Amino acid sequence: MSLASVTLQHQHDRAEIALFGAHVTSYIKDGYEKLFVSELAKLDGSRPIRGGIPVCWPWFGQLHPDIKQHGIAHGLVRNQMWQITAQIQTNIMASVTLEPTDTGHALWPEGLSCQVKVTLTDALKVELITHNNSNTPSPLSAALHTYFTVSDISTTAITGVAGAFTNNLNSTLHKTSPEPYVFTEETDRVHQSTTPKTTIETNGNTLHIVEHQGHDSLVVWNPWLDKATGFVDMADDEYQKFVCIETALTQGYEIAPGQTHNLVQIIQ
Ligand code: TA6
Repeated sequence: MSLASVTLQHQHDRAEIALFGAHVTSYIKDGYEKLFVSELAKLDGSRPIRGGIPVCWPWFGQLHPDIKQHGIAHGLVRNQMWQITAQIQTNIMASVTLEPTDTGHALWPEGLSCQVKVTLTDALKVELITHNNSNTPSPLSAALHTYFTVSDISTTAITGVAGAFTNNLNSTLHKTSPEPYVFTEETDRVHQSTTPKTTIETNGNTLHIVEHQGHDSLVVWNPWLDKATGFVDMADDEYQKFVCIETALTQGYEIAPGQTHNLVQIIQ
């Protein structure tokens, strides 16, 4: 990792966070790397890191009213340097808190501030904390856009993601989620689900347990081969090695004046 980073250690587990994007790039639990990072990921700050846990804020995807003018997907903070504002190490946990260094972008919402807090215990907790310092409500969409390692996408299934979803590929609304939830093609779905817990399994074995808090939706993504082939920062076959389950705000949330919102993902 050529980017400046901070490492958290707890017993035999370890997490690494790049200061660029406050981007968790590794979480090794019981010797197993739980986060996928592409072998072609740019680690020089030239573009967001492909993999790990991109922080999408203060908008998710294309959810900005002027997206057609500026085309900036996933907000303003995953492609800038952050700074450490707090770091704690005890014999039961390790944590680091970071904040963006550049809040001057013309599209930065007036009065909003954000922090990322990463805490390592026998799980990894990532908190995206937004505060509205203004005296008006502010639209907010966001995501912890996590790339989870899988051995083979074609033998992967997820549980706990149910109900209606929007297929981002054609903007169609579907009343029910697939059961079993398996992957056979490009998958890009926003589930209007507030389920607090999902799992990622392969051949019936649980690889990851993921808890979600503060969300109004879950995003499930795998680019499949054609889309992966188009990414300069992903090898063609790497789509087989990850699935994204994203803890998200995508349903028109507004943060009230003086309020704090916490979007939380806990990985076990
Ligand atoms: O979370 C799914 C998604 O919005 C997809 O539509 C795809 O664009 C993906 O995020 C990756 O976006 P990125 O800008 O990181 O290439």
